[in-house]
Amino acid sequence: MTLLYKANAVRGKEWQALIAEQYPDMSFRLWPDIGDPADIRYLVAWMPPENITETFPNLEVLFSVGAGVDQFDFSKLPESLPIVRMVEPNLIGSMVEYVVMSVIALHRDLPRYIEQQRTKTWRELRVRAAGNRRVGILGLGTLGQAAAEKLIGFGFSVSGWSRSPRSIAGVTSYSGTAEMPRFLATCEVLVCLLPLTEETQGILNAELFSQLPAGAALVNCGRGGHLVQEDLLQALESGQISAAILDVTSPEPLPEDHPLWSHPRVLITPHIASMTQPATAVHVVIDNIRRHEAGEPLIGLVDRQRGY
Ligand code: NDP
Ligand code: OXD
Repeated sequence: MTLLYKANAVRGKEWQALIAEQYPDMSFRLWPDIGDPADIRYLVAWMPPENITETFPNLEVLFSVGAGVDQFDFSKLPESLPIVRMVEPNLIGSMVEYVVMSVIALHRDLPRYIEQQRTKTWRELRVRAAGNRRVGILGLGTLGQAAAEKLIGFGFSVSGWSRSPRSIAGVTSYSGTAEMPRFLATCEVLVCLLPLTEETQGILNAELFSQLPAGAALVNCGRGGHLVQEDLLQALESGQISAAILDVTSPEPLPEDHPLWSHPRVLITPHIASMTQPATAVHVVIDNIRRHEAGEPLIGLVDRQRGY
């Protein structure tokens, strides 16, 4: 039983040490030292190698090292190969922190105060109670739901949008394209936590922005491909969008001369909203391997038709 890891090399060393210590019966290989490719049964990867079937004839499960699976080209992966996304507590916890940080920063006008400080301007803006601030989350999955629940704790009025109807205590839930306009009309701060699929590519565009309350703010911690960056720049220019916090861009990083880098009401972070932590992720993967061997359902199994 051999597990191959092909992602961030520094964290790969941590996986190696943790598995050696806690799962000594699991043989572990760290890319590019793959040994005999026929030994590999499980692959944990960010980008899988080319020709996966020919290279690893006995591969049984492909694990994404992250929550997203849009980096995989499904058409190049055999239909019979289960693909599993990462569902792990520290990944969830860090994303919740990032969303809370961003929503509070926007709720408390941080981009405007940063701008004011640059011009040594001392001007107070009206403080609003959290209960009067309506926050909407695109994507009420593992991460969106956890973020929504934490935001409720701060008193925000929270709603969410997903493909299928969801029932989360305290969250007003909308689903499907038909309910999208009603959802958007309530979002003074809109957080994107969708997976990137054919359906969600470019979803954060001019048409969507025009359905938000005037002056709404945006947080994108899904994928850069969700956002039409030109449309955001125009919406910032017109005031329809007051500020944006972007953890993901397209491409990553943006070219040096891209106007989003220096926009006074845009904060950019380098795709760090969350990060899989080896200390917890190894248990999640090993548990899924045990489930696979026992013929039990895998946690985080990707539905190829839906694309996530
Ligand atoms: P999940 O698969 O658990 O949740 C996805 C959610 O999006 C579900 O609620 C799903 O609806 C909804 N959804 C998907 N497609 C549509 C659609 N076409 N219309 C409406 N709703 C849709 O994913 P996670 O919460 O684990 O992760 C979400 C994404 O976050 C990842 O795919 C990744 O892109 C991003 N991410 C970013 C990180 C970063 O550091 N910036 C770190 C980790 C993840 P339903 O509930 O009906 O299925
Ligand atoms: C992920 C990411 O998908 O880090 O986990 O973006």
